[in-house]
Amino acid sequence: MESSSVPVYLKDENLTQETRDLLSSLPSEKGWLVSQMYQFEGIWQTQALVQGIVNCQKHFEANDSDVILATLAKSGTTWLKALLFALIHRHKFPVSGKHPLLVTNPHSLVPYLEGDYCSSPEVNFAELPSPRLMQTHLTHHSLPVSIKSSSCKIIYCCRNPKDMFVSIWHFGRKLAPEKTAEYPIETAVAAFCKGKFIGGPFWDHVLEYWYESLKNPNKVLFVTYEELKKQTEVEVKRIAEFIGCGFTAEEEVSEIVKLCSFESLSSLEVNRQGKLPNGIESNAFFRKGETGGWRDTLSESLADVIDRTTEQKFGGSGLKFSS
Ligand code: PAP
Repeated sequence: MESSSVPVYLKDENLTQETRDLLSSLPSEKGWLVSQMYQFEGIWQTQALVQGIVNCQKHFEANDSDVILATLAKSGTTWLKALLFALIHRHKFPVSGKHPLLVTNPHSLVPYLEGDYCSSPEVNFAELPSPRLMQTHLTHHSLPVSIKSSSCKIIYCCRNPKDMFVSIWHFGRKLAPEKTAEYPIETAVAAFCKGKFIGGPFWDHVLEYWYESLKNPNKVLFVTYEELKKQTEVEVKRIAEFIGCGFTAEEEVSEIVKLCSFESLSSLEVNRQGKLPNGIESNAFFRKGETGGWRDTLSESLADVIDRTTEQKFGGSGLKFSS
């Protein structure tokens, strides 16, 4: 990757001596797409993300009215960012008007908590419209204490692991074709199943939020990409209720659903051209936007490897993926 296009969470600048000392005590391995990854609080991270997480855990103060979107990468983050922003601010920004989503990539409207904390311990979210909406890839156990102790709401979205893996695979190849060329898909699947990718293991991440949502349904709402695809309006209404901005009988949910659809967002100039401030091309977040699309990329035997791991890890949890 050219250094200008490297997002801050992949760079190793801004590391404090404290973080350097911490990193030297953590298990570390050569990773896919990153030269080295570190296992911090059970999850594989880049050096910069470890710095971002430490800063965020120390300094982030949640408000009771905050809404936190939690995901693993490639599980519906961009879509949910758009939907939540449009939902929460629908009276301020009616869909019929000059909506911010028509001219701004969803990632620029909803900040990435630990990502923003990578470069500085001082992050100011004060300019965010209220209620504040922020996103994280952190596991539940690594969230800043104030997120758990306040009354803020957490929406967790997960996705079928085969589709999620395939989405990351293509994302990696687009961002760093020369690095991924040396990394066969068989090796990537094996690493994924061992949890060895940035943000992994998949199953631990998902199960933590799943059990939290069962234990504390007013605090954590569990959503899947597949259900959101299948019955978008029903799911969007459920999310709106959960965050306290339910729809009245007269209000239309379909306009928000349409504005945030893959077809609509991916065809906008702002999401087709140019780069985000972090250096990633805006169109890298819009590929196919389908469920079951893994069939184009994974052989049956590789799909089987992921399925067997999923069965083993999710056994007894009540969690299943349809496609
Ligand atoms: P991130 O965590 O890095 O931000 P994220 O948005 O979760 O990524 O994942 C991108 C996936 O969501 C892509 O899936 P694909 O590779 O299987 O195609 C992308 O196409 C899909 N996506 C983006 N926007 C939407 C949307 N509005 N509706 C449905 N899927 C979407």
